[in-house]
Parts: sequence; structure tokens; C-alpha cells
Amino acid sequence: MTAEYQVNGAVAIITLNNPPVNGLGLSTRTAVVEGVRKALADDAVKAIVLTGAGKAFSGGADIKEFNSPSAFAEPSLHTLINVVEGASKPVIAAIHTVCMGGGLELALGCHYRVAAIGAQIALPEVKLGILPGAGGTQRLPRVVGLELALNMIVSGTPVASEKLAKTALFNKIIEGDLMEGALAFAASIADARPLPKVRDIKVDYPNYEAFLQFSRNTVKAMSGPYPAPLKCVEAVAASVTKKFDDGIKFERDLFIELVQTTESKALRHAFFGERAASKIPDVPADTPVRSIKSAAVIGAGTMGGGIAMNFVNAGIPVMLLETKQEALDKGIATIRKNYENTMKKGKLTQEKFDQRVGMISGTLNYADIGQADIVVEAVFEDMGVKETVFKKLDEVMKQGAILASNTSTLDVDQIASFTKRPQDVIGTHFFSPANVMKLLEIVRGKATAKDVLATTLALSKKIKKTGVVSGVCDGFIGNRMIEQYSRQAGFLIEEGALPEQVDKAVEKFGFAMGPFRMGDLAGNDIGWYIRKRRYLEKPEITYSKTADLLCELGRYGQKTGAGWYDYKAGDRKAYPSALVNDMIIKHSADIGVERRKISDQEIIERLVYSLVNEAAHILEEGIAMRASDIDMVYLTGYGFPVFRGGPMFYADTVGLPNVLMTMEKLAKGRHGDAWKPAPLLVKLAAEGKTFN
Ligand code: 3H9
Repeated sequence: MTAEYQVNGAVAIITLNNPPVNGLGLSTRTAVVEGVRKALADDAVKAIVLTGAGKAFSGGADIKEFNSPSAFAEPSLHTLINVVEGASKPVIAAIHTVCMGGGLELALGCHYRVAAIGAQIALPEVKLGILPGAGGTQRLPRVVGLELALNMIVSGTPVASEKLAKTALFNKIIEGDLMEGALAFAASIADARPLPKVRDIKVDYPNYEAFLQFSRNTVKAMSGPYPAPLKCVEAVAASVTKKFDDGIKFERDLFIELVQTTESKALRHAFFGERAASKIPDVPADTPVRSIKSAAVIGAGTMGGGIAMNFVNAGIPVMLLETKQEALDKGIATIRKNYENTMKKGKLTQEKFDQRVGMISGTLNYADIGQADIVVEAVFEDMGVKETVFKKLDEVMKQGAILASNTSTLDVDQIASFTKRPQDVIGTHFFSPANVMKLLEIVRGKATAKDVLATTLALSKKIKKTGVVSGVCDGFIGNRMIEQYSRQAGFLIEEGALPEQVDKAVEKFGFAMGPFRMGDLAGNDIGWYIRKRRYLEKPEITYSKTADLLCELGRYGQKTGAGWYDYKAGDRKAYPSALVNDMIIKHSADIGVERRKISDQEIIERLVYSLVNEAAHILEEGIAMRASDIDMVYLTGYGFPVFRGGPMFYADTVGLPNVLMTMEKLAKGRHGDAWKPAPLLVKLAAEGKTFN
């Protein structure tokens, strides 16, 4: 049963029991309706308490159900709420830990609500590209007021129950045992009549038109490509402008409209994708993990410093190791400065600042880091350098320590072979700035022990990253794909586009940054260094030479004050460069390419489908375990627009046969060999299937 029924004296207790978060799927809704009917039929029962088992009152409607007919099957959430609200005996919601979405809507249908301290109260539907569709937009303003309800619904942000104690949302905040308090409350109101219903409350807000218009303007300006936030405002507006039942119908129509949008489907995909990524089929959830109480980072540069901050933010003391005192001092000073800036913005107290800075130490001596539970190497991306470091780590680190490499492209198995304990070696590829970016690509070597993988995944959660596991290959998931994207970007400028056209098209598509602005930010010399290695290792792969010519001019990007674009001192704005554009045009002439007008559509197709095709290889080879893992890498590490769900999800929405057709057309053009479709893509398209 997904809800339990028991009678305690004169009170029936209905307990939602649908782990993990008591989602209100069809079977739970059915069980609660049955429970209420049973209680109403029992003359000995005077009141009903509704609560949730385990770690939630309820996390809301079962999101997994949204793509299936059972989402709307009877009893629907509306029907359930109507049964509760229309009950002839008082129904009291006893709320704890998590009360969100449909869970809060159900509670709002109850006659009374009592809550434990610290319960997280939210209508977070907007984060899934929808709005509360079971009366939340109509009932919440009636108990907490128009303004607070609008804020909660448009932001989706949870509010602690005690902060809402003064509103009509709760009849009582219970400090001790929740059930004991709820039963005492039930006894105190068992005979009270008439039963209060939230629907009967009038939303009172003088001059609401002005407030609503202000809200529309503000929300419209902030919601970007997402339709849901503005629809939230419209639905909340209906709580003042329409009769209750009309408001409910209006809300329901908007909900049905939103749930079918690609934006909402993409956000739901990302929600489940993030959770799926931490599940490794041959590493069960109960795999024992190693204790991580201290960390060391080799290299105090930008990357090493950012990595260290992650540990410190999570309460794990870290020791930085450098080869020269000056570099060490500079690295630690930069971290300190970063925390000072956060403190100046009011996001860190002096006490927390002192704590964090106090957790960082430095050394020039390998012997000092030997007792750390994990060491992350963030040194120069060169196999020779990695060899020296890992041999040293093998000598000094205690047994059982995890030896992690922040390599972004190199062979983790080879790195592991430099040690006598390859089972303890793993790749942890952070993205710059490492203290900000959500992605952590976790590279599982062929010898990596299961508990090392499980520990690293758990650690990624602790440091608030989205950990995605990749197998070993050149560039892993993310950089192996971006290589194809960068190649296409290079060909596009050789054939007729200029950097600003490419960047604008990509940014209009929704990427945070186009490839050329991104190159200038990350440093064009990094790609140059990698290409030089590839020219030797894989001479069969063709690249545009424009990026090499740029680097030969010393234009490495923002750090040298010039890259694909010009920069002014103290200003990160990219100004198109006449010099670079002339260089590109001359290069086309030098290699005998007649430049042509390239459409924005072609730019997007070539850049995005190059990612998709490489990803299909990666999936087929088992480097990525699932298509959604690839999407998570791109959503959290490469600025792929979230409302498009990631490259694989996007290809699914375009339709794989359509993607394939465009690739076949591109294969007839210049560098057509790049468009040989991955067998998996061909197979899925032929079978009418999708990646996800
Ligand atoms: C809604 O209510 C619509 C209505 O207005 C109208 C309907 C007509 N459904 O995050 P965690 C799973 S829309 C199904 O790791 P935490 C999740 O997939 C809903 N499953 O834990 C994961 O499964 P697994 C509005 C759900 O403790 C497991 O629970 N509600 C749901 O860090 C643990 O999740 C929301 O948007 C769900 N509703 O955080 C709430 N929620 O273990 C979304 C979670 O198999 N959920 N799961 O991977 C959350 O914000 C967090 O999950 C929560 C727990 C705070 C609840």
C-alpha cells in the first residue's frame, strides 16, 4: 500500500507511504481517497490526520508519471483534494521535512494544517517549467497573501515552516513530537463546525492591479525563454480577479498547456538526469565508501585553488602543494581574496570567512600531504609531468588514500600505471572556475576500485557538484565532443562566417557563450597545445589552421588582452577585431576556399549535430552510460541551454531521422568526412527510437 490507515482513539491517521518522497502517484491518490472514505464511514472516528512516512510529508505529484496517462487518471489530485476538502469530518495535515508542490496543494485542501519546525514548504513547479496545477495558485494567496504567494510560486524557493508561522497557512507550529501534537490538535477541534475551507477566504490586496502589472513586467524581464514564470503570475492573478472555481479551471488549463512544452520536458529531463547520473549499475547504492576528512591539492594555480575551495566550502580541510613558495603564496592569497569578495557581497560572515581560511594550508613538501584522504592533482596537462607527480604520490600517500587527477584529456589508465595502486586512482575533471561550475566529470579507469568510484560520487554530492561518470578516452565525454564542435567552428570561419556571427547564432540558440568568446575566456593556447599533440598522434584528423595562426600572433584571449576579439583594459567585453577578421579572410583565400554566406541555421546544425554525432559514438562505446549523462555534462559544464535539455535531448526533439538527413546533406560538402553518422544514430533513427 502506498498509504497506510490506522485508527488512534477517535482519530484516523492516513500516512502517505510512497518512498522516496511520497509522490502523489495514482496508487497513492487512490489509497488516500479510500482512507478518507473509510474514516468517514466509521462512526468512532471524529477527525482525520494526514501525514507522510519517512523523509517527507510529500514531494508533490509524481513527476515520473507526467509522461503517462496515469498522471491524469482518476482519482486525480484535484479529485483527491476535493474529497478531503469536502469531508464532513475535520482533516488535519501534519506536515514535516518536505511539503512541496502537490503535497502542499493537498495540505491546502485540508481543513487544518499543523507543521513541525524546519519543514520545507514550497510550490517549486516553476523549476520544472510548469505551475502548481492542483489549486496551489488559488489557495496559497488566500492563506499567505498575494505578495508572498506570488514570490513563492514564481521563484519555487522553499520557505521554512516557522517563517510562515504568522500566516494562515498553519494553525499551529509544533515543537515537540509532531504526531502527538497533531493528535492533541485534532482532539481540540474535533467538534468545531463549520469546517474551515481555504477556498472560502477572500484574497484581500488593495490596488492589486498595480501590483500585478508590476509583477508581470518584472517577471517577463527575468524569465528568458521560459513561459512558466509569467503563467504563474497570470494564475496567481486569477486568485484575486476570478471566482474560486473559475480560478481553478484557469490554473488547470495553464498547467496542461505548460506540461506539454519542450521547456518543461527539458527541465524534467534534467531533474531526473541529475539523479540518474549518480547511479552506477555495477556499483550498488550500499557500496561502502571511504572516509574523506582531509584533502590535498597539487598545484595552487587557478584550477588547484578553485578545487581547494570546493573542499573547504564543504568543511574538508585542504593542503595545497606547490613547487615554489611564491606560487604557493600567490595561490593561497587568491583563495583568500575570493572569500573576501564573497564576504563583501554579504554572502559570507566574518566567522565563516575565518573558518574557511583557517582550513587552508600550504606546503612545498610531498611528505606533508601523505595523511590526506584524497589528493587531487591539478598540474600541467602533460603526461610526463603527471608521471612525476603520480610516482611521488605513490611514495608518500597513506594506504587507502584516493589519488585523483584533474586531467581533461589524458589517459587515466596510463596515469594509474605510474603507481603500484591503480585501484585507488580516478579522474576528477573539474571545470573552470572550479569553485563555481556544477560539473564534475568522474573518470573511471579500468582498475578503479568500486569503493573509490562510490566515494568520489558521494564526495561530488558533498561538494555540491553534478558528478557524471565517464570511461577513459581522449577528452572523456565533454572535451571529446567539444573537439568536434571546435573543428566545425573553425571550418565555418574558413568558409565564410566570422567569429561574431558564429557566436551570436550560438548565443541566440541559448548557449551561455559562443565558441570564439569561450576560447578567448578559457585561453586559446590550451586548444593549441592539445592540437599540436593531435597533429602528431592523429595526423588523419583535419583542423582549420585559423586558430593556430591566431595563437602564433600571441592572441591567447582575454589573458593576453587579445584573442578572436579585441579587449580593452579592465573590460571583458569582446570587440570584433578587424585584424583577426582580415586574417581569417586571407586564410580562406590562401587555401583556395571561396567564402560564402552562411546562415545561422547552418551554424547551429553544424555545431550541435557535431556534438550529437560524437556523443552517439561515446554512448555506443560505453564511455557514457546513458544519453542523459551526456546531457548533464553539457548542461552543467558547457553552457548548453537548459531549456533545450542537452544535445541528446535536443536531437530527440528535432527527431533523429531529421538529424540524420541534415548530416547526409552536410556529408556532401567540404570536410564531408566529419559527417559520417555514428552507427547508433543510424540504428535508432531507423527504428524510430530516441536517445533518451
Ligand atoms: C507537482 O506537484 C504538480 C502539481 O502542482 C499538479 C499536478 C496535477 N516525483 O532530490 P533527491 C525522487 S510537480 C517523483 O535526490 P533530496 C527523485 O527522483 C512536483 N519522484 O532527494 C529521487 O529518486 P531516486 C512538484 C520524486 O532529499 C528521490 O526522490 N515537486 C519527486 O535531496 C530523492 O530525490 C517538486 O518539484 C517527485 N515529485 O530532495 C519537488 N521528488 O532516488 C521536486 C523527488 O530514484 N523534488 N523524487 O533517484 C525535490 O525538490 C527534491 O527531490 C526533494 C528531496 C526536496 C523532494
